[in-house]
Amino acid sequence: MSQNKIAPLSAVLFDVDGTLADTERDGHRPAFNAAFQEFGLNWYWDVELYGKLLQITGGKERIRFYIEKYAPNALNRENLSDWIAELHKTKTRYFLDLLEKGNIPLRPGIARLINELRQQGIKIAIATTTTLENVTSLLKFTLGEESINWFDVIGAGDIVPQKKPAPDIYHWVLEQLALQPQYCIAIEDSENGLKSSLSAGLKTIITVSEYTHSQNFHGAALVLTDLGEPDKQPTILSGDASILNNKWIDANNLVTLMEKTRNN
Ligand code: XBP
Ligand code: MG
Repeated sequence: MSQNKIAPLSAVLFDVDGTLADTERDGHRPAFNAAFQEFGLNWYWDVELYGKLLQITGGKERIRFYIEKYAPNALNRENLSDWIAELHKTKTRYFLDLLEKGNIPLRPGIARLINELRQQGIKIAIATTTTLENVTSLLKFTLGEESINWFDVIGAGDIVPQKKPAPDIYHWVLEQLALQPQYCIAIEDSENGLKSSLSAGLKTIITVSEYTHSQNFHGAALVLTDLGEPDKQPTILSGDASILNNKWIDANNLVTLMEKTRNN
């Protein structure tokens, strides 16, 4: 792959949940609920409540937030952090089962764009809040086992102290890539993700998801319904559509975006 630092675009950094795949409503949410049941808890996160809980990124952090707000009795548990970690491990097991069943496909344009970037020698990386096994399993069950090696860096979960909206995970990935942010683009789906990528100095494209479409994406280079495919074009919700040579997002559009904004 190209090491040329003066190329306009050296790497694309993908978020996972909501960006690579719609994992939240029918993936993480039922996995949390199954874990609560296994632990004998009468907690149930319905679709609406889960939307509110998504303001907190990270599964363990989300459980703790829920306890503080909706189930304060659990605060009296001994070794609360360890108990949350066990509950979360159980949730991960259920989530991995769902991935293995092939229930969670990639979003439109993701597989195509990844292939185009690889063909053009542009690096690809992951910057996510979710647990590493969730990422590697999603890749394995959608793009195939070998796809894990296509990514130059996978930054996930607890590898950094502060999850999104903090920029830590993007800083970590950029450091591992040994690249400056001005040569990279982030693809995100949420306001928390955008805050994180912008704070790390990354130009960011947003593909909105079910839970995030009405969030504030001020500062994003482009906001679209999805990356799109030649036969299923996305709707552009905001930003400079003139970067699109095509009506969908392909690797050439991303290079054009970098060139245009560099010349401004
Ligand atoms: C995604 C998340 C994740 C998942 C759950 O945020 O917040 O926590 O909901 O994953 P983003 P874990 O897309 O902004 O990275 O339970 O494995 O933490
Ligand atoms: Mg996301």
